[in-house]
Amino acid sequence: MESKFIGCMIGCAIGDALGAAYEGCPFSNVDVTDVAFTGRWTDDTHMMIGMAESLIECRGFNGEHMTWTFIRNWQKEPWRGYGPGPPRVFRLILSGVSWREAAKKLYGGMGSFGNGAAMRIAPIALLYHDKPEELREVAYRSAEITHAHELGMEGAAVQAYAISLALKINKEFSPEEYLKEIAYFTRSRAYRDKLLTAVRLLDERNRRIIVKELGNGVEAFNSVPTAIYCFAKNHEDYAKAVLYAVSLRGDADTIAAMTGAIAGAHHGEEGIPRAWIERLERAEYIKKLARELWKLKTLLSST
Ligand code: R7I
Ligand code: MG
Ligand code: MG
Repeated sequence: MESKFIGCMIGCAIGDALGAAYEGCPFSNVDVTDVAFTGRWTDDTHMMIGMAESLIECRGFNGEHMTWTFIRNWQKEPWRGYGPGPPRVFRLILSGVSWREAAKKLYGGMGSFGNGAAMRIAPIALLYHDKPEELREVAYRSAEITHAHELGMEGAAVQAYAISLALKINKEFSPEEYLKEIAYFTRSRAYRDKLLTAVRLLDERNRRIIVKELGNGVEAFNSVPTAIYCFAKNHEDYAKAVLYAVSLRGDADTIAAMTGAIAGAHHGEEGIPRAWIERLERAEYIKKLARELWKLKTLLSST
Protein backbone atom coordinates (compact mmCIF):
# COMPACT_ATOMS: atom_id res chain seq x y z
CA MET A 1 0.00 0.00 0.00
CA GLU A 2 2.90 2.39 0.64
CA SER A 3 3.96 1.96 -2.98
CA LYS A 4 0.43 2.78 -4.09
CA PHE A 5 0.45 5.98 -2.03
CA ILE A 6 3.72 6.97 -3.72
CA GLY A 7 2.42 5.88 -7.14
CA CYS A 8 -0.68 8.03 -6.70
CA MET A 9 1.15 11.25 -5.84
CA ILE A 10 4.07 10.76 -8.24
CA GLY A 11 1.61 9.56 -10.89
CA CYS A 12 -0.38 12.77 -10.52
CA ALA A 13 2.71 14.99 -10.80
CA ILE A 14 4.00 13.15 -13.89
CA GLY A 15 0.62 13.41 -15.60
CA ASP A 16 0.62 17.14 -14.87
CA ALA A 17 4.17 17.56 -16.20
CA LEU A 18 3.49 15.47 -19.33
CA GLY A 19 0.31 17.39 -20.10
CA ALA A 20 1.69 20.86 -19.40
CA ALA A 21 3.10 21.26 -22.92
CA TYR A 22 -0.33 20.43 -24.40
CA GLU A 23 -2.58 22.46 -22.07
CA GLY A 24 -4.96 24.59 -24.09
CA CYS A 25 -4.14 22.90 -27.41
CA PRO A 26 -7.15 22.24 -29.60
CA PHE A 27 -8.06 18.61 -30.24
CA SER A 28 -5.89 16.77 -32.73
CA ASN A 29 -5.82 13.13 -33.80
CA VAL A 30 -2.03 13.08 -33.71
CA ASP A 31 -0.64 10.85 -30.95
CA VAL A 32 1.48 12.35 -28.19
CA THR A 33 4.88 11.20 -26.95
CA ASP A 34 7.03 12.16 -23.99
CA VAL A 35 9.64 14.06 -26.06
CA ALA A 36 8.52 17.38 -24.59
CA PHE A 37 8.71 15.99 -21.04
CA THR A 38 10.79 18.33 -18.90
CA GLY A 39 9.51 17.02 -15.58
CA ARG A 40 8.31 20.52 -14.70
CA TRP A 41 4.87 20.45 -13.07
CA THR A 42 2.24 23.17 -12.62
CA ASP A 43 -0.34 24.43 -10.10
CA ASP A 44 -2.11 21.05 -10.05
CA THR A 45 0.86 19.38 -8.34
CA HIS A 46 1.73 22.49 -6.35
CA MET A 47 -1.71 22.44 -4.70
CA MET A 48 -1.58 18.66 -4.22
CA ILE A 49 1.69 19.17 -2.35
CA GLY A 50 0.12 21.88 -0.18
CA MET A 51 -2.78 19.59 0.62
CA ALA A 52 -0.41 16.78 1.68
CA GLU A 53 1.73 19.15 3.77
CA SER A 54 -1.30 20.39 5.67
CA LEU A 55 -2.79 16.91 6.28
CA ILE A 56 0.55 15.69 7.61
CA GLU A 57 1.15 18.69 9.85
CA CYS A 58 -2.39 18.63 11.29
CA ARG A 59 -2.67 14.82 11.30
CA GLY A 60 -5.87 15.15 9.33
CA PHE A 61 -7.97 17.82 7.67
CA ASN A 62 -7.95 21.37 9.04
CA GLY A 63 -9.55 23.87 6.65
CA GLU A 64 -7.94 27.02 7.99
CA HIS A 65 -4.48 25.46 8.06
CA MET A 66 -4.89 24.08 4.55
CA THR A 67 -6.01 27.49 3.29
CA TRP A 68 -2.89 29.19 4.66
CA THR A 69 -0.65 26.42 3.33
CA PHE A 70 -2.10 26.98 -0.15
CA ILE A 71 -1.60 30.73 0.21
CA ARG A 72 2.01 30.49 1.39
CA ASN A 73 2.94 28.06 -1.39
CA TRP A 74 1.29 30.29 -4.00
CA GLN A 75 3.14 33.34 -2.67
CA LYS A 76 6.46 31.50 -3.08
CA GLU A 77 5.76 30.26 -6.64
CA PRO A 78 2.88 32.24 -8.15
CA TRP A 79 4.17 31.48 -11.68
CA ARG A 80 3.05 27.83 -11.59
CA GLY A 81 0.13 28.47 -13.96
CA TYR A 82 -2.70 28.84 -11.45
CA GLY A 83 -6.25 29.21 -12.76
CA PRO A 84 -7.74 32.68 -12.22
CA GLY A 85 -9.94 31.65 -9.28
CA PRO A 86 -7.60 30.51 -6.48
CA PRO A 87 -5.33 33.61 -6.55
CA ARG A 88 -8.46 35.79 -6.35
CA VAL A 89 -9.59 33.82 -3.30
CA PHE A 90 -6.12 34.11 -1.75
CA ARG A 91 -6.03 37.89 -2.28
CA LEU A 92 -9.47 38.26 -0.68
CA ILE A 93 -8.30 36.31 2.37
CA LEU A 94 -5.08 38.33 2.57
CA SER A 95 -7.21 41.49 2.52
CA GLY A 96 -9.17 40.28 5.56
CA VAL A 97 -12.08 38.23 4.21
CA SER A 98 -12.68 35.00 6.20
CA TRP A 99 -11.29 31.85 4.56
CA ARG A 100 -14.78 30.37 4.97
CA GLU A 101 -16.38 33.15 2.90
CA ALA A 102 -13.85 34.15 0.25
CA ALA A 103 -14.52 31.41 -2.35
CA LYS A 104 -18.26 32.09 -2.29
CA LYS A 105 -17.65 35.58 -3.67
CA LEU A 106 -16.41 34.32 -7.04
CA TYR A 107 -18.32 33.78 -10.28
CA GLY A 108 -21.38 35.83 -9.46
CA GLY A 109 -21.62 34.56 -5.88
CA MET A 110 -21.99 30.91 -6.91
CA GLY A 111 -18.35 29.93 -6.45
CA SER A 112 -16.14 28.19 -9.00
CA PHE A 113 -16.88 24.93 -10.79
CA GLY A 114 -13.35 24.74 -12.22
CA ASN A 115 -11.45 21.47 -11.80
CA GLY A 116 -8.96 23.01 -9.33
CA ALA A 117 -10.47 21.26 -6.29
CA ALA A 118 -10.41 17.85 -8.00
CA MET A 119 -6.91 18.07 -9.48
CA ARG A 120 -5.29 18.39 -6.03
CA ILE A 121 -7.41 15.83 -4.12
CA ALA A 122 -5.02 12.81 -4.15
CA PRO A 123 -3.74 13.20 -0.55
CA ILE A 124 -7.27 13.29 0.87
CA ALA A 125 -8.24 10.30 -1.25
CA LEU A 126 -5.29 8.39 0.21
CA LEU A 127 -5.87 9.35 3.84
CA TYR A 128 -9.61 8.62 3.81
CA HIS A 129 -9.72 5.86 1.21
CA ASP A 130 -11.36 3.25 3.44
CA LYS A 131 -14.21 5.51 4.66
CA PRO A 132 -16.30 6.63 1.65
CA GLU A 133 -18.69 8.93 3.51
CA GLU A 134 -15.90 10.68 5.43
CA LEU A 135 -13.96 10.87 2.17
CA ARG A 136 -16.88 12.62 0.51
CA GLU A 137 -17.30 15.07 3.40
CA VAL A 138 -13.61 15.97 3.67
CA ALA A 139 -13.32 16.28 -0.11
CA TYR A 140 -16.21 18.78 -0.07
CA ARG A 141 -14.69 20.78 2.77
CA SER A 142 -11.28 20.92 1.11
CA ALA A 143 -12.88 21.95 -2.19
CA GLU A 144 -14.87 24.77 -0.60
CA ILE A 145 -11.68 26.64 0.26
CA THR A 146 -11.43 27.75 -3.39
CA HIS A 147 -14.33 26.06 -5.24
CA ALA A 148 -17.64 26.72 -3.50
CA HIS A 149 -19.89 25.79 -6.46
CA GLU A 150 -21.53 22.42 -5.82
CA LEU A 151 -20.25 21.07 -9.14
CA GLY A 152 -16.70 22.08 -8.21
CA MET A 153 -17.07 20.35 -4.85
CA GLU A 154 -18.66 17.27 -6.38
CA GLY A 155 -15.80 16.95 -8.87
CA ALA A 156 -13.38 16.69 -5.95
CA ALA A 157 -15.45 13.99 -4.24
CA VAL A 158 -15.85 11.99 -7.46
CA GLN A 159 -12.12 12.10 -8.25
CA ALA A 160 -11.31 11.16 -4.63
CA TYR A 161 -13.63 8.16 -4.79
CA ALA A 162 -12.13 7.07 -8.13
CA ILE A 163 -8.66 7.07 -6.52
CA SER A 164 -9.88 5.21 -3.42
CA LEU A 165 -11.36 2.43 -5.57
CA ALA A 166 -8.18 2.18 -7.65
CA LEU A 167 -6.18 1.39 -4.50
CA LYS A 168 -8.28 -1.75 -4.05
CA ILE A 169 -8.44 -3.12 -7.61
CA ASN A 170 -7.84 -6.86 -7.91
CA LYS A 171 -7.42 -9.29 -10.79
CA GLU A 172 -11.12 -9.44 -11.65
CA PHE A 173 -11.21 -5.73 -12.46
CA SER A 174 -14.05 -4.67 -14.72
CA PRO A 175 -13.75 -1.15 -16.15
CA GLU A 176 -17.50 -1.12 -16.62
CA GLU A 177 -18.23 -1.99 -12.98
CA TYR A 178 -15.62 0.53 -11.86
CA LEU A 179 -17.29 3.38 -13.76
CA LYS A 180 -20.73 2.30 -12.57
CA GLU A 181 -19.65 2.20 -8.95
CA ILE A 182 -18.47 5.81 -9.18
CA ALA A 183 -21.70 6.76 -10.97
CA TYR A 184 -23.70 5.31 -8.03
CA PHE A 185 -21.48 7.14 -5.52
CA THR A 186 -21.98 10.65 -6.89
CA ARG A 187 -24.91 12.74 -5.73
CA SER A 188 -24.90 14.76 -8.91
CA ARG A 189 -26.91 13.96 -12.01
CA ALA A 190 -24.36 15.75 -14.22
CA TYR A 191 -21.53 13.45 -13.09
CA ARG A 192 -23.67 10.30 -13.07
CA ASP A 193 -24.79 10.88 -16.66
CA LYS A 194 -21.22 11.46 -17.83
CA LEU A 195 -19.93 8.35 -16.03
CA LEU A 196 -22.66 6.20 -17.56
CA THR A 197 -21.86 7.68 -20.96
CA ALA A 198 -18.25 6.69 -20.27
CA VAL A 199 -19.39 3.06 -19.82
CA ARG A 200 -21.00 3.17 -23.24
CA LEU A 201 -17.82 4.63 -24.78
CA LEU A 202 -15.36 2.08 -23.37
CA ASP A 203 -14.80 0.51 -26.81
CA GLU A 204 -14.88 3.79 -28.75
CA ARG A 205 -11.65 4.31 -30.70
CA ASN A 206 -12.34 7.78 -32.04
CA ARG A 207 -10.90 10.26 -29.55
CA ARG A 208 -12.85 13.13 -31.08
CA ILE A 209 -16.07 11.43 -29.94
CA ILE A 210 -14.68 11.03 -26.42
CA VAL A 211 -13.91 14.75 -26.25
CA LYS A 212 -17.31 15.64 -27.68
CA GLU A 213 -19.26 13.44 -25.25
CA LEU A 214 -17.18 13.70 -22.05
CA GLY A 215 -15.38 17.02 -22.56
CA ASN A 216 -11.76 18.12 -22.11
CA GLY A 217 -12.38 21.52 -20.53
CA VAL A 218 -11.36 23.27 -17.34
CA GLU A 219 -14.81 22.82 -15.76
CA ALA A 220 -14.82 19.94 -13.24
CA PHE A 221 -17.74 18.17 -14.95
CA ASN A 222 -15.93 18.41 -18.32
CA SER A 223 -12.69 16.88 -17.05
CA VAL A 224 -13.14 14.65 -13.97
CA PRO A 225 -15.31 12.00 -15.72
CA THR A 226 -12.95 12.22 -18.72
CA ALA A 227 -9.91 11.53 -16.53
CA ILE A 228 -11.63 8.57 -14.87
CA TYR A 229 -12.56 7.26 -18.31
CA CYS A 230 -8.93 7.56 -19.50
CA PHE A 231 -7.89 5.29 -16.62
CA ALA A 232 -10.75 2.79 -17.04
CA LYS A 233 -10.04 2.43 -20.74
CA ASN A 234 -6.27 2.02 -20.26
CA HIS A 235 -6.17 0.41 -16.82
CA GLU A 236 -3.54 -2.18 -17.73
CA ASP A 237 -0.69 0.34 -18.03
CA TYR A 238 0.14 3.63 -16.26
CA ALA A 239 2.05 5.18 -19.18
CA LYS A 240 -0.65 4.28 -21.68
CA ALA A 241 -3.34 5.84 -19.49
CA VAL A 242 -1.60 9.19 -19.00
CA LEU A 243 -0.46 9.52 -22.62
CA TYR A 244 -4.01 8.82 -23.73
CA ALA A 245 -5.25 11.54 -21.35
CA VAL A 246 -2.70 14.03 -22.73
CA SER A 247 -3.71 13.11 -26.29
CA LEU A 248 -7.21 14.53 -25.69
CA ARG A 249 -5.59 18.01 -25.37
CA GLY A 250 -7.75 20.75 -23.87
CA ASP A 251 -7.00 20.90 -20.14
CA ALA A 252 -4.33 18.28 -20.77
CA ASP A 253 -2.15 18.80 -17.68
CA THR A 254 -5.10 18.54 -15.33
CA ILE A 255 -6.85 15.61 -17.02
CA ALA A 256 -3.54 13.71 -17.17
CA ALA A 257 -2.78 14.63 -13.54
CA MET A 258 -6.11 13.17 -12.43
CA THR A 259 -5.74 10.07 -14.63
CA GLY A 260 -2.17 9.71 -13.35
CA ALA A 261 -3.27 9.84 -9.71
CA ILE A 262 -5.79 7.04 -10.31
CA ALA A 263 -3.47 4.89 -12.45
CA GLY A 264 -0.58 5.45 -10.03
CA ALA A 265 -2.78 4.41 -7.09
CA HIS A 266 -3.55 1.20 -8.94
CA HIS A 267 -0.09 0.30 -10.29
CA GLY A 268 2.08 1.71 -7.49
CA GLU A 269 5.51 3.27 -7.89
CA GLU A 270 6.85 0.19 -9.73
CA GLY A 271 4.26 0.66 -12.48
CA ILE A 272 5.53 4.12 -13.41
CA PRO A 273 8.43 4.41 -15.91
CA ARG A 274 11.57 5.08 -13.91
CA ALA A 275 12.94 7.49 -16.54
CA TRP A 276 9.95 9.76 -15.92
CA ILE A 277 10.37 9.69 -12.15
CA GLU A 278 14.07 10.51 -12.53
CA ARG A 279 13.24 13.60 -14.57
CA LEU A 280 10.39 14.76 -12.34
CA GLU A 281 10.91 17.97 -10.45
CA ARG A 282 11.08 17.46 -6.65
CA ALA A 283 10.29 13.75 -6.99
CA GLU A 284 12.05 12.90 -3.74
CA TYR A 285 10.03 15.45 -1.81
CA ILE A 286 6.74 14.20 -3.30
CA LYS A 287 7.70 10.62 -2.39
CA LYS A 288 8.55 11.73 1.13
CA LEU A 289 5.11 13.32 1.53
CA ALA A 290 3.44 10.14 0.24
CA ARG A 291 5.42 8.02 2.74
CA GLU A 292 4.46 10.35 5.58
CA LEU A 293 0.81 10.14 4.56
CA TRP A 294 1.09 6.37 4.61
CA LYS A 295 2.63 6.49 8.11
CA LEU A 296 -0.14 8.82 9.26
CA LYS A 297 -2.75 6.48 7.79
CA THR A 298 -1.38 3.48 9.69
CA LEU A 299 -1.18 5.57 12.87
CA LEU A 300 -4.78 6.80 12.55
CA SER A 301 -6.04 3.29 11.74
CA SER A 302 -4.43 1.85 14.85
CA THR A 303 -5.94 4.38 17.27
O1 R7I B 1 -10.33 25.56 -11.08
P1 R7I B 1 -9.13 26.43 -11.14
O2 R7I B 1 -8.17 26.33 -10.03
O3 R7I B 1 -8.37 26.16 -12.48
C1 R7I B 1 -7.66 25.01 -12.67
C2 R7I B 1 -7.04 25.09 -14.01
C3 R7I B 1 -6.31 23.85 -14.36
O4 R7I B 1 -6.40 23.64 -15.76
C4 R7I B 1 -4.89 24.15 -13.98
O5 R7I B 1 -3.98 23.40 -14.73
C5 R7I B 1 -4.77 25.66 -14.24
O6 R7I B 1 -4.40 25.96 -15.54
O7 R7I B 1 -6.08 26.15 -14.00
O8 R7I B 1 -9.52 27.92 -11.39
P2 R7I B 1 -10.97 28.61 -11.51
O9 R7I B 1 -10.73 30.00 -11.97
O10 R7I B 1 -11.67 28.44 -10.21
O11 R7I B 1 -11.75 27.80 -12.62
C6 R7I B 1 -11.20 27.60 -13.89
C7 R7I B 1 -12.09 28.13 -14.99
O12 R7I B 1 -13.36 27.50 -14.92
C8 R7I B 1 -12.40 29.61 -14.89
O13 R7I B 1 -11.38 30.39 -15.41
C9 R7I B 1 -13.68 29.70 -15.72
O14 R7I B 1 -13.36 29.72 -17.09
C10 R7I B 1 -14.37 28.40 -15.39
N1 R7I B 1 -15.38 28.57 -14.34
C11 R7I B 1 -16.55 29.16 -14.49
N2 R7I B 1 -17.11 29.75 -15.55
C12 R7I B 1 -18.34 30.29 -15.42
N3 R7I B 1 -19.03 30.22 -14.27
C13 R7I B 1 -15.30 28.15 -13.07
N4 R7I B 1 -16.44 28.47 -12.40
C14 R7I B 1 -17.23 29.10 -13.25
C15 R7I B 1 -18.56 29.66 -13.15
O15 R7I B 1 -19.24 29.61 -12.12
MG1 MG C 1 -1.94 23.29 -14.28
MG1 MG D 1 -4.82 22.49 -16.42
